[in-house]
Amino acid sequence: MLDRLKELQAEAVAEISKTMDLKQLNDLRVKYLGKKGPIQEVMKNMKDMAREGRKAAGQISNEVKSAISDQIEAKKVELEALAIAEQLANETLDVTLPGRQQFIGVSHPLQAVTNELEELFITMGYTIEEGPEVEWDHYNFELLNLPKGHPARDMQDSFYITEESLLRTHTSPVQVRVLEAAKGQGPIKIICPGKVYRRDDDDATHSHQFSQIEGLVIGADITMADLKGTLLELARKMFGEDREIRLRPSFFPFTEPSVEVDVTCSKCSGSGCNICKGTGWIEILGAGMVHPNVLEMSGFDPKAYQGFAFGIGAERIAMLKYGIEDIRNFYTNDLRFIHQFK
Ligand code: FA5
Repeated sequence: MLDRLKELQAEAVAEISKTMDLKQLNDLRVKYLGKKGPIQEVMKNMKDMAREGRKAAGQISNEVKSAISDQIEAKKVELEALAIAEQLANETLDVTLPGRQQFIGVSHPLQAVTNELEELFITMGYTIEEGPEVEWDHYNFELLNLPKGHPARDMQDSFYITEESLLRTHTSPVQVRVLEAAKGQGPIKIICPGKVYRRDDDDATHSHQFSQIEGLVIGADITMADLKGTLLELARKMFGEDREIRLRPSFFPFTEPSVEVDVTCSKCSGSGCNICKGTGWIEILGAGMVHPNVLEMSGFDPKAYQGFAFGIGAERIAMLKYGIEDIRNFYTNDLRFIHQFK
């Protein structure tokens, strides 16, 4: 029996020293030291032995079990240390490697100018409104004092979708929608930025799709002086003190009187070049006092309320501000162009 115990110890030690896996090691613990293990089996035969022999056999079996157990513990420490070393090796960081470059985008210059204009008007107490790009003829023209067949419709060559709907040619229909929603009750102070579409031939300063920012202010005592003050504030904030602006009498069926506002050309500063077509000026917006017919058609009493409206060409503002010579640069998605405005 004692020989058998020594044999089992040798077997266990051989198996333990060969294993390289913590789970297998645990299986070996169960196999040799568990209640159904071979050592326990051998011990069962002790009951037939004489008292002295039983005592000695018990002592030896305990020694064998504790030797196996010590062996398992030592192996466990060794395997755990190996596992940690392997994990550390896998997680090693090479701090000398160059970092990954982060690509940081920039605002498109047109978006930057739109944001700047929005902020300017918000500080002046305006709120922002939006309207649909596919618009009814009714809002785009008729309620703006441009009935069907009116010759001034030719000022804005249009992309019609059906007889009654089109891609809006300006942001002015939003004025009418806001007036209608107010149900004859002022005051109103809004801007509306958005895309507009015209069948214009593309050149350095014209595009078939461009952006406008509409403004509308309605109150009991709004005058042309308020409009002029607002436009001067706009020009001063966007272009600085050294730029000149001029207001030219103009015509829009939805404003009376009407003006067009020009700013000195960014390239030639007024002497005349290809950008400004030799005039020294670039037109940036149209404006005027809201026509009484427009107020009336949208449910406002023109005797109680009056106001002004304007429509800014956002590209023209961005071109002047950044000295961009061709409007088509805004739409080509050339990152080299966009990244100049970091
Ligand atoms: C209008 O669109 C009027 N709705 C503006 C207005 C609003 C007047 C409220 C009175 C009251 P106009 O067609 O002039 O007006 O266009 C306004 C601005 O849009 C122009 O001053 C110009 O800066 C810009 N613009 C016009 N056509 C183009 C184009 N094809 N490409 C780029 N910008 C353009």
